[in-house]
Amino acid sequence: MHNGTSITQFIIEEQRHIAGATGDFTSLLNDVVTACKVISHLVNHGALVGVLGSADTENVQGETQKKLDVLSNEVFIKSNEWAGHLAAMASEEMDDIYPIPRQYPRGKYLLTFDPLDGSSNIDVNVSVGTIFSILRCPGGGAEPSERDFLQAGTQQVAAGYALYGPSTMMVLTTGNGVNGFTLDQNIGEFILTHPRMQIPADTREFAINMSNMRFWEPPVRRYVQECLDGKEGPRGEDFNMRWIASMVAEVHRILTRGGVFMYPMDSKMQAKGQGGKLRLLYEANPMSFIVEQAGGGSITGRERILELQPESLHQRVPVILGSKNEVERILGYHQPD
Ligand code: AHM
Ligand code: MG
Repeated sequence: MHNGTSITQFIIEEQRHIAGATGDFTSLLNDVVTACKVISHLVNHGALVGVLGSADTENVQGETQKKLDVLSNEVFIKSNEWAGHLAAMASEEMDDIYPIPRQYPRGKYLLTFDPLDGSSNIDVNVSVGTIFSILRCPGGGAEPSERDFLQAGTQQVAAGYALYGPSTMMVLTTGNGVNGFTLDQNIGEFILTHPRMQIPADTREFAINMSNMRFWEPPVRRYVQECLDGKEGPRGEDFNMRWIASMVAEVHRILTRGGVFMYPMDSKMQAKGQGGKLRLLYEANPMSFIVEQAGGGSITGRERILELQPESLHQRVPVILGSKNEVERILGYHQPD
């Protein structure tokens, strides 16, 4: 039996320190937490509840949706649309923004999310996760538009992810450090288990999909090649590599023991007119906020992700994040001589 701090208690206590907090934000975060518990249940039960496999539909980026992608998206909407805290939502799984329907009151916040990231891992029973970000809605939120969502990541009020792994975890920042909570399935509550998470500044571990090596730009090739060269190379040390193909699991490993995660720009994506693989508003920005709050760095290669001015809802960007000293080294490799 635990007697730790529940996520609800943690959020309420944190908000008490904020002058003028109305309780709206606390309540919104609670609804997000509830949605993640429901998704955790669906992911855990998998084939038993008939949720594995493809939904035979495509999302706006032309990717085949899994049944669980679609279901998780519905869970997020149902959990978060009724309480009056949000003006609109936007998700990887919806082409357009989702203004809160007229039968509910509209609030002052915007919620963006990837309901089930890494969903190619679902059918093979490997970790997946949910990523979310909360913004304020400019103009109060009565008539939200896509433009309201196009705010730099530095404007985020909160960001977090739920990781559906051997245990379900929720990792959260409201701009005051990063805290991790583990779901106690018996009582249905997330309990604070990883207070003040910090990414070690140095690492000897990198994560990248090596099958794309021939498409990378020279700075990333150079960095990875130097890692591969190990003790005999310019770094003078051996490096380890991981690739789970699930960004949430990857970021969680980095928050726990350090490392660098890279989904860099490559010529294959460039040829398709894509700005990168990962989506800015509901993948790169929330993860960058979390990583920076834990002392790490997050860049496209050339600039800080959180300072990018978004141009469209589903915009993609290159992502390089993790242990600060390695991210700075990679940034240096991208600077012209
Ligand atoms: P998704 O949002 O369609 O699941 O794609 C994002 C995922 C990330 O979690 C992961 O880092 C990456 O795609 C893996 O890509 P790849 O299969 O090219 O290695
Ligand atoms: Mg995703």
